[in-house]
Amino acid sequence: MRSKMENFLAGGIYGLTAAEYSLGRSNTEVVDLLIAAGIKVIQYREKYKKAGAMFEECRYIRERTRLAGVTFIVNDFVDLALAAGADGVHLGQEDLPPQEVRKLVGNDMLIGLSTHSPEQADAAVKLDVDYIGVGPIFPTHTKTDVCAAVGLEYLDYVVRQSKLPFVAIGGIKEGNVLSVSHRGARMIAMVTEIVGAADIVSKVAQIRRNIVRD
Ligand code: 3NM
Repeated sequence: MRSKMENFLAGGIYGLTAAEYSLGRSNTEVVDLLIAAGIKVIQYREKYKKAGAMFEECRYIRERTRLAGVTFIVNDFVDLALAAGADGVHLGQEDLPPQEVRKLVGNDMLIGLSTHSPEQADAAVKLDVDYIGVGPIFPTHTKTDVCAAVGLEYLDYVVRQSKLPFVAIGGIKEGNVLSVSHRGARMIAMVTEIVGAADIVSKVAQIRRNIVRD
């Protein structure tokens, strides 16, 4: 458990796939570029493909992330995460309850949970999760089922109160990432800003220059 979590606790950029925003590149191509950019936690997020196609992609990603020492997390699909041998699974508020997922995946797999309010962040402490997502910090069109931005105030709350590791997400760009890292977010997730960049490796390097490191 610890080694999978170390990449998260080290802080930095949390990468996600999003084929529809990837300028025609496949999820696997994008993951290779995220790895080349030095990203250490990657979430496979895919909403549209059939299970068999997702499994093939995840099998490839598992191999590449294993070789690169990257923590590999699958969004939503517990069965896919298990079948692919992923390091973790990321859940939304309306997915299977984390305690039930824990029974399925055991103690060796990380469980992440998206949260969108102080109440949800507080509740997560009593659930069997390893980290929480905090967002959307800014308006985003990438996630259709969560729309209104919760703003930097919610991030401030989590920075002050949370007993769990967390990743800030939602509408974060090269131009506003400083405000997020400056407020104490050590792990920062970006979807479109990174997968939609013509040169992903340069984009990540540029974003890194804008992040406060302690
Ligand atoms: N989760 P972008 S917001 C996947 O608030 C996701 O939990 C969110 O995409 C949450 O970086 C979001 O393109 C989409 O705004 C983030």
